[in-house]
Amino acid sequence: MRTQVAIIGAGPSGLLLGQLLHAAGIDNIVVERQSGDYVLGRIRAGVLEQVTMDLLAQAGVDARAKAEGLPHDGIELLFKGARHRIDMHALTGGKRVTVYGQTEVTRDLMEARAAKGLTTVYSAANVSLHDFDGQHPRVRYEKDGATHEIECDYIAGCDGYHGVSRASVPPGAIRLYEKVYPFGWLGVLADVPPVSHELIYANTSRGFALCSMRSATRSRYYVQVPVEEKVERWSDEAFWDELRARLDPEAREHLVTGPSLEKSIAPLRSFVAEPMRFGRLFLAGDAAHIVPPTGAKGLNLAAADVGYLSQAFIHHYRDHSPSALDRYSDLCLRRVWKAERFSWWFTSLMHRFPDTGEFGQKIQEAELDYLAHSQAAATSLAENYVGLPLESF
Ligand code: RFL
Ligand code: PHB
Repeated sequence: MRTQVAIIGAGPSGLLLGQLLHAAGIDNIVVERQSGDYVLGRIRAGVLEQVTMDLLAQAGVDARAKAEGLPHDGIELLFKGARHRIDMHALTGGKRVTVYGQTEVTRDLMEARAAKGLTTVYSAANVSLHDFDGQHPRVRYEKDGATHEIECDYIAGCDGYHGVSRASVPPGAIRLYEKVYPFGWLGVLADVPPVSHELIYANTSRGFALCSMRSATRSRYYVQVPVEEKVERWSDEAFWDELRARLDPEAREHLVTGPSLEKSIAPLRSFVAEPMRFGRLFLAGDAAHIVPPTGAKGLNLAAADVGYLSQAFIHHYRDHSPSALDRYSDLCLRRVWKAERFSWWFTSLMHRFPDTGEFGQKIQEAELDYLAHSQAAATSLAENYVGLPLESF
């Protein structure tokens, strides 16, 4: 097989890149380790920035996100038992986010890809990358007992944190920055109406909690748990009790509980790999960087990366100008590090850390108070939460 761009991974970054390239007439093949059903079964992010919505529109896959997504103009911060609204819409000159699940984004992208008859190889085993430091890169994989090879011009490594793409780069050519947090998020998805029409981020003496949603009838809730916690130890009832204990009296009263559709623990990590390009291999999304989910940035960063990458390929193939490909890594990393900073900061502000001490606790409280009462501080939060603009090449 031969293609222009071989894309490793059929998560949101790989599938969105495939659609953006196809819309620009650039041929691509997606190779995914898991089955399509497995990919769709992963419950992850829920908040889309306008930049992400715009990229979905550019790819021609925004119809359902626009029709069914919930526009959100603000978020609520809960601390010391009271809620304070951050009016993102007013503070950012009219920007907002859209609540629409990653699962649905992935489903829309998969369906659009299938409708166009584009090649996606699911359940590909032992995917390996070859010769991306030369002129003729290749991707090899095994399927149905046979070995297959794709010849391509470029490889896009969109295969997540545990993927093969970053791992294929010689260790001397890559620099890794990492911070691991001493807690994780226990998340529950349930078919119950959300406790409030906006997201509530709660800092409480029992730890962080987040009230989010997927629709008017489906809620997504999280509570901070120690990093070594096991999901098997949490019955639905124990989860609802713990969440309730972290809410304000009004939310406690309105909370509707029900059987969980999904329950899992996600560890929290900050991670960046630099650079994001090695010869003819480009990394995008979680393959290159991870943020703790507090700022709702993971999926949005992945979308922004492939927005840049598709533009760079368009400059290269259509305008015969290779310089955009040379600028890809630097341009991405500038925005990535700002999202890393924001996600680290919001995580530090909202969680209980085992070793904070009394001084650290007082500083956290002062910062929350400052946010609730200073327009300048709230504007900074709002500007980052709705997403920083993309630069142009
Ligand atoms: P993905 O979604 O991980 O997709 C990568 C795809 O590559 C495949 N793959 C391979 N394919 C071929 N060969 C190999 N050797 C391969 N190795 C892996 C995988 O099967 C997969 O299909 O990365 P992508 O596309 O860059 O998208 C990034 C987002 O998924 C991610 O940033 C967010 O979901 C992060 N994240 C969250 N972000 C938020 O904004 N809010 C959240 O609430 C939130 N929750 C989460 C999350 C990430 C989690 N992870 C990574 C475990 C919860 C979890 C549990
Ligand atoms: C979610 O709905 O899963 C979600 C929302 C906001 C976050 C993280 C996760 O910051």
